[in-house]
Amino acid sequence: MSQVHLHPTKDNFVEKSLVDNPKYQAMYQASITDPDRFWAEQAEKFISWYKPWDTVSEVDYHQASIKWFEGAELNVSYNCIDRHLPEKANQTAIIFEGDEPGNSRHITYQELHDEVCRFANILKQRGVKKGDRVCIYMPMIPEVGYAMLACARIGAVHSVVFGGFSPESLKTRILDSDCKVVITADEGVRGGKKIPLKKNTDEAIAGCPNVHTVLVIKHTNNATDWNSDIDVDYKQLHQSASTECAPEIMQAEDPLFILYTSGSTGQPKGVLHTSGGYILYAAITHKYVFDYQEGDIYWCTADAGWITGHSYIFYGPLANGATTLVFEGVPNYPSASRFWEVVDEHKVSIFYTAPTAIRALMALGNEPVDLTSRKSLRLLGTVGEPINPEAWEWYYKVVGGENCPIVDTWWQTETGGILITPLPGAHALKPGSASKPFFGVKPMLLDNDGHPLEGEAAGSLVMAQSWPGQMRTVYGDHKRFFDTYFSQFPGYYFTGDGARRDADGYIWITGRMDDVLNVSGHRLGTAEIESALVLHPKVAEAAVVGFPHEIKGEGIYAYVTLMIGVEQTDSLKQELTQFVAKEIGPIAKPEVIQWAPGLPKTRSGKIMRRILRKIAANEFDNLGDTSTLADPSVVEHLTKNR
Ligand code: 6R9
Repeated sequence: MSQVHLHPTKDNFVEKSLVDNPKYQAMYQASITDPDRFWAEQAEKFISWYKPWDTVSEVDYHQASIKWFEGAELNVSYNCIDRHLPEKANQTAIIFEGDEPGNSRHITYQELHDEVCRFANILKQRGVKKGDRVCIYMPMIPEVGYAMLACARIGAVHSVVFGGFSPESLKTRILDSDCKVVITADEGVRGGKKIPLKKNTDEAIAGCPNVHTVLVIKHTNNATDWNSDIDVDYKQLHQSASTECAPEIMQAEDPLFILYTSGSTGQPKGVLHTSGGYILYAAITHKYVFDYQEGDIYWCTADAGWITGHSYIFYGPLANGATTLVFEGVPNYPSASRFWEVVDEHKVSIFYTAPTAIRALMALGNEPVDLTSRKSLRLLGTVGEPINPEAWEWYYKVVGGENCPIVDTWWQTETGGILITPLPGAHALKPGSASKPFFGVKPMLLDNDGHPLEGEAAGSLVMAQSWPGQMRTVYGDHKRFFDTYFSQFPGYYFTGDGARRDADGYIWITGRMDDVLNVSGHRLGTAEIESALVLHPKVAEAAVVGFPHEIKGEGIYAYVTLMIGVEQTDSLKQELTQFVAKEIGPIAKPEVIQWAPGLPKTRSGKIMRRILRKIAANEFDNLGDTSTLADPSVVEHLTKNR
């Protein structure tokens, strides 16, 4: 482990920040001793309600029953748009920066209002009603935000599917939540490459008999197949659609969206978030964690297909009336200076990205950064995976010029918003540590028997207290919700992550404790990749593990047993890699495939992944206990052929 440096945040930052250390201490104490009172105060401050709540929270982790602000009424799109209009109609809500430099535009709050209302009216024309699920499969263009907010406006539940997922993955997600309408674009463009979203959608919905409408945003205007029974050209309806659409009055606990995420077993689960608690939590964390103040230009580089895009490109910033940048492209196109050129071009003051992007850019050296000024920056953030101290230092020194605190934010699709992070004006920074709990968050470390660990310790990271942004259920499968998060340690929410607490009470996330991989900040279940591999007719069995990867954090390592008589060739490895990309998406491609005539199993037939992880990491001397192996020669063969 590298040496720990303390980076006290710069004095000028602390002076101007929203929360200093004494204020953090006081607010944190209040949020833990009387959470209902704390959250009621924040709910009044951050959110406009049509009707107040009867109860602030009703939570029973033993039943996996979580409710916030029962009885209250609101509309999330009203909170993100309409209420800002009296003062901010002409302020930029969204800066769009296209894939090609020089293609950018500003969308004001008034324009956002008009676009979202038009979109909402078009959805209504196509029969979408409150409670209906709508799938969104889009590139990173402003319309993805309009579509999400339009759903929120009419009470429809959106399910955004990342544009990098395959037709097969899109199909399973459409079917799981029975979406009858899909919103897509003809094509996406990233780093100059076209992504055939409409074609993928056509393939997906061939297996979805209930889909009656595909609303297509023509973005590149290249020709696509067209089925006039189902396909609707968004721009044709756009002009005649009204710019007024009254927001639907929603209950605080009405669903806002479903977002699929990978777990350690089975198909991805539909994480369900509701309206009141989620929007409050997205707004308050966006404000305090990023020290958001009037005049800031805020940029989060995530994709709308992930929770970070939901909470910190659209919902949190817009609820706070901020200016948020939507970027269609990639960090290294047309050059490795792109991020910083965009920062300079739009005077970005708050910048939030993933460690994998930082490591990839760091590998290209300082020059592409040094060519730019970055003087508008005052705060940097990271999310998605642990950041190694070397990458942290580079981000801090080279990108931030030692002038910007870094917030290393730990959270999950399930948590709706950031749970563990430094507050930039309140905490000294330790490179690689997610640091301290946000208001109302009570993290604990448990040993394997579920006993709380005090002081300096390492164990399973759980939450002892609910927060408003917590997911409410797995769509259509409440038992799975309970089993996944509340059964291991009764009375606690189990995150699936391990963590360590140091002598100063700082939390260091050590990574997943289950069979979930984190590849370039993308969550993938080993089971999903294995299922894809065994679908191939030449594959008898497969076991997938992660291994340390310099840029991606974790790479995918697949052990594959072929059917008897099938030849082990390099071209078959290629074929299997492409096969996985087609089944799940390019992010799931194995980095390494190793032929395995047999897999190490216990006598009861369980694959011993612990051993496979060691072999993948090239750590042969320390394979741990191998006494339960059914056939030890299997391990010998695998280590010899690594
Ligand atoms: C927001 C998001 C969640 C998993 C989580 C953890 C890892 C996220 C992290 C981090 C260390 C951080 N993770 N942020 N690990 N430090 N700052 O990424 O959600 O895609 O659901 O992934 O990502 O392992 O459990 P999601």
